[in-house]
Amino acid sequence: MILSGRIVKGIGGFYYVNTEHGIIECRARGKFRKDNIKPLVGDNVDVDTKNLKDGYILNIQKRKNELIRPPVSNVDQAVITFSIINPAINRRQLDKMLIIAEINKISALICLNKIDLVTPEIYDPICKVYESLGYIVIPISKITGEGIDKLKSNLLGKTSFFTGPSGVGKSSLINCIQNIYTQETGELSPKISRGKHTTRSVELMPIENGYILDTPGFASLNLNIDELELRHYFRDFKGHENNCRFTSCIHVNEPDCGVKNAVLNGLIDKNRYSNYLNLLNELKSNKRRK
Ligand SMILES: Nc1nc2c(ncn2[C@@H]2O[C@H](COP(=O)(O)OP(=O)(O)OP(=O)(O)O)[C@@H](O)[C@H]2O)c(=O)[nH]1
Ligand SMILES: [Mg+2]
Ligand SMILES: [Zn+2]
Repeated sequence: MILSGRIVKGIGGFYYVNTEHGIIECRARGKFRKDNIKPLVGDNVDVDTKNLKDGYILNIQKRKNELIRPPVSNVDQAVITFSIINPAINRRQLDKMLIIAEINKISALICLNKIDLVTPEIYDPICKVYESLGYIVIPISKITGEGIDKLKSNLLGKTSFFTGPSGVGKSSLINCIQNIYTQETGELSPKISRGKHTTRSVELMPIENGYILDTPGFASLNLNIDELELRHYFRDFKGHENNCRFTSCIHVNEPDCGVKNAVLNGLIDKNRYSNYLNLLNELKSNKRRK
């Protein structure tokens, strides 16, 4: 029988394909190796199976996108997770992750976790900054359960990967989501294996009408763009850039810079602008190193 499904995990030459008949353990056909195509977690595939337990992958459907770290395909959304404290949110890393998502054409959702440890005055201003840029921001806590429903509703129908520094609570939030799913449907989502501590393997977890992927620490840290391009990824600069005297303005030392004026007038968040300068320097020094 030929079935279509999604690769949710790969270990040692075996691929676990989630189909309407459950998970089927598959090997790839030799022709993949010949063509130098390696199936990826996230691939939509056709499998041939006789017993609905094991089988062969016959065909990989065209990928919408492909991440290198973690190696996964067809992702729709990055759930960029930081904790407010323990460890403290690093807004420069947050801005960098947002840009990396944008470069890869993956939409981004921001989770600010561990709000049980602080008062709203600490995180409200941060939420406002990123909401005003058009992002969905979810203040959340695994302890109080605040924000979990909002997160869950934003995962439906999508393949989302959780990314953010180690210890911010990505795996904890994923557990909360899976527990809701288990309670609501009365069945366990088809988990294959579960590490106890820091997350290592790449595994798509089926949730109601969607998939989630946990990643260890940061998924990807390298910003691989030309320094002159960086300004285009700061949404908040749009509308102020036309006030710059020079169209080539990169908003650093140029006179009559619309972006710098907007920062001075409080129209662009100061922290965002200083992260821009930091990332610009990072790109410059990467270039020098090459
Ligand atoms: N107070 C509080 N602690 C939390 C919350 N969420 C997670 N933690 C704790 O933070 C620690 C790290 O949580 P993890 O879920 O393992 O973090 P992670 O982001 O998956 O970390 P890595 O897998 O290393 O990338 C654990 O001790 C959690 O119990 C929260 O909402 N509030
Ligand atoms: Mg984890
Ligand atoms: Zn400028």
